Amino acid sequence: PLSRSLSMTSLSGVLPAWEEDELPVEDLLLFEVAWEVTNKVGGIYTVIQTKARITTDEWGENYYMMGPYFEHNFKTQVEGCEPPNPAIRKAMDSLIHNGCQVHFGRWLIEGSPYVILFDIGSAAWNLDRWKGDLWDTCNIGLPYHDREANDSLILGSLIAWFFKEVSCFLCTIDHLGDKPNIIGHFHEWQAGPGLILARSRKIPMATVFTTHATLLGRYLCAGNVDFYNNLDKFDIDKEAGERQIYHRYCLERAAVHCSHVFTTVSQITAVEANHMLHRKPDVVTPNGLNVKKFSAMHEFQNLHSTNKVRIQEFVRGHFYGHLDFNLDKTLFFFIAGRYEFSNKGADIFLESLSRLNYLLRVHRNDMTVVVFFIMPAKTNNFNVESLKGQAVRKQLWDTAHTVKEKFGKKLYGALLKGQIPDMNSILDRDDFTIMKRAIYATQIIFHPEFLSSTSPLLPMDYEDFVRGCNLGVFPSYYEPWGYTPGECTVMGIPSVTTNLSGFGCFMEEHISDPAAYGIYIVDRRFRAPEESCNQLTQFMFSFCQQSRRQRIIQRNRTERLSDLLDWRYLGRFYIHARHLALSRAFPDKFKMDPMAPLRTEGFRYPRPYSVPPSPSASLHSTPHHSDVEDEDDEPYDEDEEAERDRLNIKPPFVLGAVPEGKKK
Ligand code: G6P
Ligand code: 1S3
Repeated sequence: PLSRSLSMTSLSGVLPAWEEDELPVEDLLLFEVAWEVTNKVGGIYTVIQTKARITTDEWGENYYMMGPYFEHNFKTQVEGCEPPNPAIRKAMDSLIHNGCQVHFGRWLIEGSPYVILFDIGSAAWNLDRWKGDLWDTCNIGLPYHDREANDSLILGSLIAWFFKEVSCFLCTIDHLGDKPNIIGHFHEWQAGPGLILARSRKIPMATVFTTHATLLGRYLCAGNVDFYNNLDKFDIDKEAGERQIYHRYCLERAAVHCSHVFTTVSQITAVEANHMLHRKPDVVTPNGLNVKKFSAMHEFQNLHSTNKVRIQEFVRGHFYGHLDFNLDKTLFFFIAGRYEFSNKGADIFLESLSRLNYLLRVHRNDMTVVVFFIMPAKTNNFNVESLKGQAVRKQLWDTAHTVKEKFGKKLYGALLKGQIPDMNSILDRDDFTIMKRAIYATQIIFHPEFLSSTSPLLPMDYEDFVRGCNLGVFPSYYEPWGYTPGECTVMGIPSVTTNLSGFGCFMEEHISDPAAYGIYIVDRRFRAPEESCNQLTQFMFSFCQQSRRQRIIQRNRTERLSDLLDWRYLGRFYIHARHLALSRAFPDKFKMDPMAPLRTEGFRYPRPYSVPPSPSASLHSTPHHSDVEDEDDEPYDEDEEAERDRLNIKPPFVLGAVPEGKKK
């Protein structure tokens, strides 16, 4: 269906509804361009892949994603088909007749969006000419050795050429001035050349550029710079030059300034972009997820339980021979992400864990914390002892199972004869032999793949692993958005984030007492690292002090935030950005009051009903404290709490405005 209503109702009854003037999508064509279309490299893939369903729901056959063609990706993720729109067919043919391969199909993900994929290799022979064009257009020169930048120019040149063909074709069929208008939404600097060239060639289209991180921000932070306190002091041209990314930075900055609408994924990156790219984003487009609800409300709790058992099994094997702690009183924490030690906060996490260890000891707390670092890095070989531990555990399990079977059969046989078997002889010599052999050792060594259900070490997929943990810890220093804590949230797993991550800022803005909902936000922006470390330690220590019942209640609350992170809610910011771009590119046709604030209204999740009103110390944020594990000290009705929270919603405020209590 091409028509749509822009009056969106709230998902759960908690989030605010929203209205925006309707766009005639049947008279528009939307193209979204990213290097990561069907090509998983990093976080942008998650954005476009999870967003596909709501965008196709809205745009139907008028929505196309564009990116590079890779044979393997195409074969495994795309179903090739004929483009239904003659303008697309015509434009593709024009490129193909000139020796550049273009592929079309449906991406086999939710929403099955159309994809147009451009074969970079087939067009590489044009590179020198296109470099010349880029230089003539905007004086940006690309060095021959930067393959990534060269590929982005080839992709961009093909895309600008494609847009030119589409728009020429549309003009030829435009008899009554009713040809569809084109919107091009470009993600990240690799998609930048397409936008720069399309604009410099004056192709009639509305453009949006979204940055998911600035090049300089990422480089400067990784270099141990006090980034946020010096945002206005960097000589950005010089910094880019010294890091040998001047040409990439020029592409990024040119795309930002050429676009009709510039957006980024969070308020914190908006501030960064203003300094690193010298343009304030017009719209912040927070990243959502494709949230799936289970029909049974508590299914996610059951999943936590079953997956935790699998992690416990791994831990049994890992600590085989040294398992001197009670697994029933063990909590599983984890950190996951690219191996950027300080950007992802692994440094302060390690330091805080040592402090937590101290606190647990001096307070004689009987909880044990097992922590996983899921950060793929180069490895030389597998730790043989770890593998042995897993193998021994598995062998012990198999042996116990075999002996149990034999035992059961003999017992059954004896009972059938009306006898009670002699317990001293029910196990024979063979049984004892296999049990002894299992207890001694095993020499089997497996080659593990980390976090995959086929790994012999920890045979779990990432999602199952997250579900089985108790707390995700992501104390990032540089994180424009950060999907990891968001993924925890929609699975009902509490997490630690920071006010330097886009996600952390977003949650801080929309939840009155985030910790009560299992979102612990470490202040890394206004505090010294030492203080942030102590705060993180305190969060983890208070988490360890919760009873099982309190953890269950907290997980329920965490999961209740899912709607806030659902594209069905957050997709409105993309809609707004497109509308704004149309009004700027085609002001006669698409009207929008330039002074009007974003007419989506924000709100705050109230403090959960059962949490004492003050003070806001983190300990009070945890649900009813009790010293006794599992003690049912107060009746608790989760549905009742959710309903009371709904009624207790604070008056909405306009998104982007400074929330109450933050004004200085
Ligand atoms: C879920 C299950 C409970 C289980 C609990 C463990 O809530 O439904 O049966 O006791 O998980 O929680 P914990 O925080 O101790 O891992
Ligand atoms: C970027 O990917 P990254 O992990 O390199 O984009 C992601 C999607 O917008 C974002 O979540 C992340 O923080 C950025 O860093």
